[in-house]
Amino acid sequence: MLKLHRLRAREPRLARRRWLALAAAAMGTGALMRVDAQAAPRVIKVHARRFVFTPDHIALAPHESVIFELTSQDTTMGFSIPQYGVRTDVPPGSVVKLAATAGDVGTVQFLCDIFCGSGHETMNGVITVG
Ligand SMILES: [Cu+2]
Repeated sequence: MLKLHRLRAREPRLARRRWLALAAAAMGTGALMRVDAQAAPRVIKVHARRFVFTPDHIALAPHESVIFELTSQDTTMGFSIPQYGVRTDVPPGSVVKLAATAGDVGTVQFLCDIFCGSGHETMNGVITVG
């Protein structure tokens, strides 16, 4: 009887140890997932056509690293964020990736920097960082 009693008393401790091990494993997984989320920049798709970017308002977190996935519908466009020092050509029929990192809180402009017709001058958008 005494032996059996000891075994029973040990069980909850073992179960608790197992639970702690599972909890630790789960926390480890969570930490890994957070690291992955930080490592993989957010992808933001932007579509261009004469003389509009869609979307033309983009919200970023301060110092957030992102990848713009750019497409053009009708002609070769430029996608430029002068304040962040990045730009690329966007020919129709391809997906162009452009990495960028947001700055401090504020607003910056992006624009088409390749003449694409009458209306090109107004082809722009705003990035809100906050
Ligand atoms: Cu243009």
